[in-house]
Amino acid sequence: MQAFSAIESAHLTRETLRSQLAQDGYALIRQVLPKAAVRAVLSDVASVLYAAGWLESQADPLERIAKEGAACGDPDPAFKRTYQQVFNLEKLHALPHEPALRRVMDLLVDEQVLVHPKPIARLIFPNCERLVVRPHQDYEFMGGDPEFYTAWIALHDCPVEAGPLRILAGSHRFGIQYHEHGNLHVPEIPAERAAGDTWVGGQVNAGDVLIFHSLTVHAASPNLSQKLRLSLDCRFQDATRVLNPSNLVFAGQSGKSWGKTYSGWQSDALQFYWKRLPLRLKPTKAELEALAQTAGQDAAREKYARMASQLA
Ligand SMILES: O=C(O)CCC(=O)C(=O)O
Repeated sequence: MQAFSAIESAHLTRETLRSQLAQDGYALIRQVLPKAAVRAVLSDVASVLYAAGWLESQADPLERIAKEGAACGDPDPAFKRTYQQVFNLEKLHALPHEPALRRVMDLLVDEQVLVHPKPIARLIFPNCERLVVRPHQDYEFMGGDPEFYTAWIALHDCPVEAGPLRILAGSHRFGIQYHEHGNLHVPEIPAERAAGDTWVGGQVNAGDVLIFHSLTVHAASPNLSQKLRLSLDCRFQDATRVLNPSNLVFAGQSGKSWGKTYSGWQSDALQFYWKRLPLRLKPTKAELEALAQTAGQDAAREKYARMASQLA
């Protein structure tokens, strides 16, 4: 695997960012986010994981040392319960809106930046092959307009043995790639079918931001350490481009809601902020309501009804 080509945030310009992304489909920008802001999120996440019994009880939770026998991941019910508590953390949602990251997004987006409101926290136990995220393109999962980007943010310094993200450089130039669905919990691109130039990777530190295009193939490296790897990935795009509403609402049956997410928050500044933007949803609310009547399967009709009911 070749090393990431990185840009120091002090040297970042619209041209360097755009040309790196156009060429390789990713840009690793060093030291964008204030370390204190990243550490505050790490601290809140580690407290939840400690209380859940995932971390070695004799060690500092910030060390993230995995407790023996605690390993779990999606879709284990125990994982989902703890994940939900992490997802509800106010600081986790605030990090993608940090002004320093916003300035980077402004360089990339032509009109107005939309930060997708559902960041994903990755809580990756070590030495557990089934929990390693396989090659995929985010467009397969998010839909909408392919002109969106993911920002991958490590919550601590993440050496290669702790399992940071790796990228298939140049893969964004090959369009939408084949994902195997089969009976996989999460669709993936079979390694031998992934098209691109070369896999790149390396250490990603707290404060760095790894940005990549929705069509860029990426995967996690295995976590071979003794510690959980904790990171956040969030998506952003030009607010004038089409957005799939599943990125705004909770389409599943779990009963998640923004009301529950926000119930412990101190501030309402980042609550429902996207409702103040004139978004172009595809499918629209009316189309979702029609699908809730006409879709072929009960589960699909129920999902569309749930989605429509959460849109204003
Ligand atoms: O962090 C991971 O393990 C996977 C992240 C990912 O797939 C993404 O950011 O889209």
